[in-house]
Amino acid sequence: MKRLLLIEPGSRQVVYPPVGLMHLAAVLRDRYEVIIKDYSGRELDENEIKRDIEKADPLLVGIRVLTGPPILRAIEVSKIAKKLGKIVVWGGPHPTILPEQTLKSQYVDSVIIGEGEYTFQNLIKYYEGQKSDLSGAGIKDNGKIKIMPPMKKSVDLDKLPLPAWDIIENPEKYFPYRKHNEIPISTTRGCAFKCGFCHNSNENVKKYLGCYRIANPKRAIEEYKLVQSIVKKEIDILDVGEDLHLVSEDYARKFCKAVKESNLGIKWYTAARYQTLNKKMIDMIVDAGCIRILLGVESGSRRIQALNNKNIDIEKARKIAEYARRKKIFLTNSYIMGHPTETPQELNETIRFIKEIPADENLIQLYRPMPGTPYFKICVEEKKVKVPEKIEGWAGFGVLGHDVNVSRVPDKMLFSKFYRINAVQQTKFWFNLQRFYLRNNMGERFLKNFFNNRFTFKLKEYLTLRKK
Ligand code: B12
Repeated sequence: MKRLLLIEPGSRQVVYPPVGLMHLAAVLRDRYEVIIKDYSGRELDENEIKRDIEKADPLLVGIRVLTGPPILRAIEVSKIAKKLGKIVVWGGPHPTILPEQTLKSQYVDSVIIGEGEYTFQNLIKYYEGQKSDLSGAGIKDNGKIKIMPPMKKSVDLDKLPLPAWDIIENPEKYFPYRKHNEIPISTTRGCAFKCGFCHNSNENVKKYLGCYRIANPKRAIEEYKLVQSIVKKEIDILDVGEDLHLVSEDYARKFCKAVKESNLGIKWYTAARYQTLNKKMIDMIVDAGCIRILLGVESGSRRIQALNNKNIDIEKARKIAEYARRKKIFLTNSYIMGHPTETPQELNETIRFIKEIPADENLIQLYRPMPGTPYFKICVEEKKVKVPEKIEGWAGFGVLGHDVNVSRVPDKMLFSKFYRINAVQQTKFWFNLQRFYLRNNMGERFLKNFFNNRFTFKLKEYLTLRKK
């Protein structure tokens, strides 16, 4: 059997299971021996990468790439793979958005655009010398870049085998606690909405990833059972939030039914939108074990809400938020400050929303430009962002300190409001989180949060900005 090596370069700070690569491995494993290496959560080690590639001696090396710091890590891995004479294929969000520029790199031989389950199999066949339909891929043919059209059919999530958790080395590392660990489970593709700042509003994502799909809820339960049968530590929370989980009342009912019928006593975290949520749904999800929900508000300004198709009525949102909290769901409302073209008055409208819509956590971030989105286009038009000429140039995107103010709010006002409001909100969040941990018997997390808290994180962020 030929071997394939799939690599998640990840980022230095976060350890996260290589979900995308496990999805790919699941469909490839019948025909190939698939090895997954996950370098997330640590510095890259050149010798280790070299050893991993030499030992696997694969037909090709596939790498998952996000915009931002992971790009430099992906390039480092690719350079080593190329030196060892391997074919290098990139997939994931960044090459999906910018396939052509990615292929200009001497370290990348081909890319998969959008979801990879069907298209990657065809690309591998091509490298095996077989005739193959290369839809959904970008290749170099005698040095000439060719971007193929999307595949006609989208992946049917219910027909896929479960992600290949069993081939992961030391899966215990993704579950740091003795008890009450959570498992990220990917149940969706794309998003039903197209927010101006989000990857899902990118043209290639729309074409090559296709429309919003959500898997049969029973699959999440099956995946949970599979992982719990492999991992010794106790997992009892499903994190199914992704970009959008509770898309409708009908789907929420189905998901709740599947969780309750499993009789496993598991809890879950989800993501929805104020437009799709109502009190009846909240009752239903609480009854089925939902303990945490993320809702995007983003802005209090009607004009900016329209860019994100999030027309949020403050009174309605307040009622839903109050109800969810009364029902003891931990509620996170997310906001962006410094939207492209945002004015001081619009910023103040957002601050009014933050103060008036209750939440356990107000997750307030400064807008960070991400390529391929309508927001990014505005940033370029407004000359707030310079488009990098080479892939390396994207490493600073999505991280703090890069072109942080693309709005029309003066720097001083934006940053001082951002840090002042965060100082209050982070303090409230810290206490609410501790209460949440106690309520759900998460003693280990309570202690960890007590000793390693978010104040220091925000302080570091503030100092980074001050230095610039
Ligand atoms: C979990 C998650 C996180 C986690 C873990 C990060 C991680 N390792 O993915 C955390 C919380 C840390 C995180 C952080 C951030 N995230 Co995030 N995150 C996600 C989320 C919700 C799920 C990822 C996932 O598991 N997907 C499920 C799998 C099945 O999909 P997949 O990985 O894309 O894989 C498929 C295809 O892409 C392809 N494929 C993938 N890799 C490969 C490799 C090869 C060789 C091939 C052939 C194919 C292939 O095939 C797979 C199967 O079809 C996605 C949204 C989403 N739905 O994907 C956002 C997403 C990846 N995040 C995003 C962003 C913007 C961020 C942040 C910048 C947010 C911020 N403002 O701080 C940060 C920093 C990320 C960074 N640059 O380091 C964007 C990325 C946009 C981009 N251009 O890169 C996404 C797409 C959200 C969005 N809708 O805009 N994130």
